[in-house]
Amino acid sequence: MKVGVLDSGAGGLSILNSIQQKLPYLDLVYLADEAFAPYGDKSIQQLQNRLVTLGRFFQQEGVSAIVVACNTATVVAIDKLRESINIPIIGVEPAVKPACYLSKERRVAVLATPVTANSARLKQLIEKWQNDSYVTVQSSESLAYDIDAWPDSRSRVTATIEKLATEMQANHIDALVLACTHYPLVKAVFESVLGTGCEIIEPSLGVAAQLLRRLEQELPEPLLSRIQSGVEGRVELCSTKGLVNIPRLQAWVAAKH
Ligand code: DGN
Repeated sequence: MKVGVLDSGAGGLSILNSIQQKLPYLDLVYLADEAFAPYGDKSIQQLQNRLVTLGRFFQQEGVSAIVVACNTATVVAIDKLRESINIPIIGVEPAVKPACYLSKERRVAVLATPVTANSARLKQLIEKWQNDSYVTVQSSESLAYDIDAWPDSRSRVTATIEKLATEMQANHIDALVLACTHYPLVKAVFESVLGTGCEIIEPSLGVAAQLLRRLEQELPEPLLSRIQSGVEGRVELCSTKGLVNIPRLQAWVAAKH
């Protein structure tokens, strides 16, 4: 049984990695939509249309479920995808809830793309979970795109994170939500800039657990027993920019983030 995983670029590989750990017997098709990247500066309408188009690609691939491994696409477009395809569709949302529980000082920062940062969904999540926590939202136009160009972009990525961290430190935050799936790929840079006093929260294991729950709820028994059959699944990497980018994605996978 196949599951499709998508993102604008390499970011969703942080989620793919956790799905492989939790569900090693699934066949996975990873689609990096690099021809349309970055998602963070697109309009809601553009992202909704794009997601429906990518959904059709996955239908042709015969997937049984889709993981939208991208906060930006999830918060503004996942409902449209669900309206257009009748299979389980799992998204990834900013992990505001665990951050508010984990922050000892009750000071949380959410870092996301501009689309996610300005979304109604993020506002709802903050209102729902912040209680007495102080939650700030920061965004970066360039960070996800620069991470796609890693390691050539290492110095740009580090400089951007250092700049963002200045504001976090001025706000005395002790929990940071990485609300873009690209950011966990450079978690080590966040850790070295922010130091040990800041909890860094990313959602990939939660998404893998949610995928397993949905598959258990919605798939017929024969399909489920196949994914538990003990035969290791295959991972296929695709990019809307063509084969030239596949070795780059393979390098990210090999790096095991
Ligand atoms: N990885 C995407 C996310 O989680 O929002 C960001 C995509 C982008 O292209 N900026």
